[in-house]
Amino acid sequence: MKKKLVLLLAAAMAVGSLAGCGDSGSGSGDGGAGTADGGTVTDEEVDPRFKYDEPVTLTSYFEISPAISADWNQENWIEKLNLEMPKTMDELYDVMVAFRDQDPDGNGQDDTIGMVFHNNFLSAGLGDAVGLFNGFGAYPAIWVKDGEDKLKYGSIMEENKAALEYIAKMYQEGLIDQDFSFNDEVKASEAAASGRAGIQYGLMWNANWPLNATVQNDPEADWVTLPLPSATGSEARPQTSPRITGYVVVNKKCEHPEAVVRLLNFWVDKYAYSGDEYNDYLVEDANGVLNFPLHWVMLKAWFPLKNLTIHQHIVEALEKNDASSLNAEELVSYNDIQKYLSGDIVTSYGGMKTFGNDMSAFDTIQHYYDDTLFLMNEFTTGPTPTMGQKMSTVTDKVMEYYTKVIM
Ligand SMILES: [Ca+2]
Repeated sequence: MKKKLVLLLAAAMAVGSLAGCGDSGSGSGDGGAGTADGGTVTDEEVDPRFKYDEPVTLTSYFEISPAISADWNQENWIEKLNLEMPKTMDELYDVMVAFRDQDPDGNGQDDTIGMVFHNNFLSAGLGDAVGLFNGFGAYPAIWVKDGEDKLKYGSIMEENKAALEYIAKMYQEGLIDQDFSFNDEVKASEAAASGRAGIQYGLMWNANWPLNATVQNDPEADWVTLPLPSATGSEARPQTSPRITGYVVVNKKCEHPEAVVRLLNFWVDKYAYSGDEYNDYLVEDANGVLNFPLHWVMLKAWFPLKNLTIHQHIVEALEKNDASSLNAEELVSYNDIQKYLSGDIVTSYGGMKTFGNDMSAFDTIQHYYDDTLFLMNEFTTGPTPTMGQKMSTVTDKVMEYYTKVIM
């Protein structure tokens, strides 16, 4: 096994050398791959596993891992207070009021708020408000079609007004922290971790952090995701952007530009599509978790729906109680979920709530996918010169103005 690892690592590091183009060879968004000494490898020296008899095909080097907002709610508070899961913005508001007023944590003190919220609330992550704006049909900070074959900037859409009025009311009524404008997302997330807030908008990884901390502090706590509530009651559309993480560029002087493609194909064979050899490349880290050590190599490509597929395969395996068809990466999450199901809730919380089958993050993303709800950013090219000069000023001004309206 060790020999294979060394071979693969060496192959990845030597891509410039393999392609015969030295330091100016290939590069990617993660950093240049041209680490070689400029020498050219002869045909006999090339690892036979990189020799493809069939025609070489180009493997795309981008991943679509959209930042999709979901609405994370503390299910145990909803049950305890006999509330319904909110589907509309009005219902969401009522749940927040109940969380503020009805002592959901049962400590007899007036110490809870409705929702996590911070000062960078148009940046999707955790405790932001992007999904809340989407609930009003507003799509701030991305570009949308204007109906006349042109793009318009989402932050100046009329629909933002209703979202801002809603948040301003939340602020006035103490449903969000009064000092939110001083708090970044890390500071704001303490309200979720400490069990002071029961709702936050956030991305699929939130259960790995900080929502796992809520459960560490209170084993009775439980977070679930919901599709974004909407003002009209019809389904809200979560905004997202395609994430191109890098391009592979090959110098035209390269003698063997196809080596780059071969390395990409090798990655896809071994990782993304998990052939039989996959398990041979895994190593156990300090925490006993099996990892593919070349996860961070510079030449890689992801199957666009990889994470959603992991979720689908895990749900199927859970239903059949049979994990034999799972690949190694899926098995890591599946085993984590089995630990959760046998009572190890705290350490395995993220696995269950991200990929599991009980109102997990990907349950909600599957719903968005099935109903074609993603609202993609229509601006898909590089920034214009004007954007380069002025866009950061525009986004600063938008945040300044929005924050003033809320406060
Ligand atoms: Ca309380």
